Amino acid sequence: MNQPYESDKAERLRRNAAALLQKIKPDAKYGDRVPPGQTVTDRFPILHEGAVPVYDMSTWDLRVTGAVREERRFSFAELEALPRVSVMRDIHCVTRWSKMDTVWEGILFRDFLQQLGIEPMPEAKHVMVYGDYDYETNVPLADLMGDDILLAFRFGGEPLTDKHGGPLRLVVPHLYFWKSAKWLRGFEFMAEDRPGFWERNGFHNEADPFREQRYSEEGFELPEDEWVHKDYD
Ligand SMILES: Nc1nc2c(c(=O)[nH]1)N[C@H]1C(S)=C(S)[C@@H](COP(=O)(O)O)O[C@H]1N2
Ligand SMILES: [Mo]
Repeated sequence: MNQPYESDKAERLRRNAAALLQKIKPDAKYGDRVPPGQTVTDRFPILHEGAVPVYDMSTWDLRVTGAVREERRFSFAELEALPRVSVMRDIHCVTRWSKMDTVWEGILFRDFLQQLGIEPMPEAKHVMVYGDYDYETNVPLADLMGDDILLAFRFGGEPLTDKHGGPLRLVVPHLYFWKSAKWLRGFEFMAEDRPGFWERNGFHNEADPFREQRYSEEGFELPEDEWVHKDYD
């Protein structure tokens, strides 16, 4: 039997529930791909300290130092000649935005080592990643050896824009995005771990988004909507 009042009410409830779900769980369609405390955005916020570097690519170099068989220096042309792969991954920023299915193209970190004959010493367990200007972030060497760790030249099928770290940035998608150094300039292999810039300034040493390893200090918090006010594209 049709009961107009009841079915109207049911319909209204269904609509409300859908609207409510939209409001409180906009990321429901991605399920457990979204780490706790993150909001999915289609924007690509631009976050960094200091100025966007301007380069003369004829003098630009990438340095490999520390606990390696031989310290080395590579030109941009040498890196451009290496084989590339493309990966699609979700990225997660500690300021609480996540961007799903981002596509990056570049050199796999482990191919970079292998192709150029870079041999970390057996005691090298950590890497300090250097980016301009004066940016550094520490990552365990084992974390860089995965099949989605890139020295990236391209994002979304286009050359990386200068604001997003072009011409070359690191992409470490399984850690909070501050570990993905823009304007990449070097890797220092280290026997002992050492904290990088943000790691010395309140951010967590490990930075696993699924364990919400955001901050190392009690009471250190960023405003939840901080990223909304940033530049983006
Ligand atoms: N060289 C450099 N790399 C950097 C930063 C920086 O300040 N300098 N900021 C980091 C932080 S905190 C984030 S969240 C990401 C932001 O990358 P995006 O601007 O492409 O979103 O870059 C990381 N890499
Ligand atoms: Mo960040």
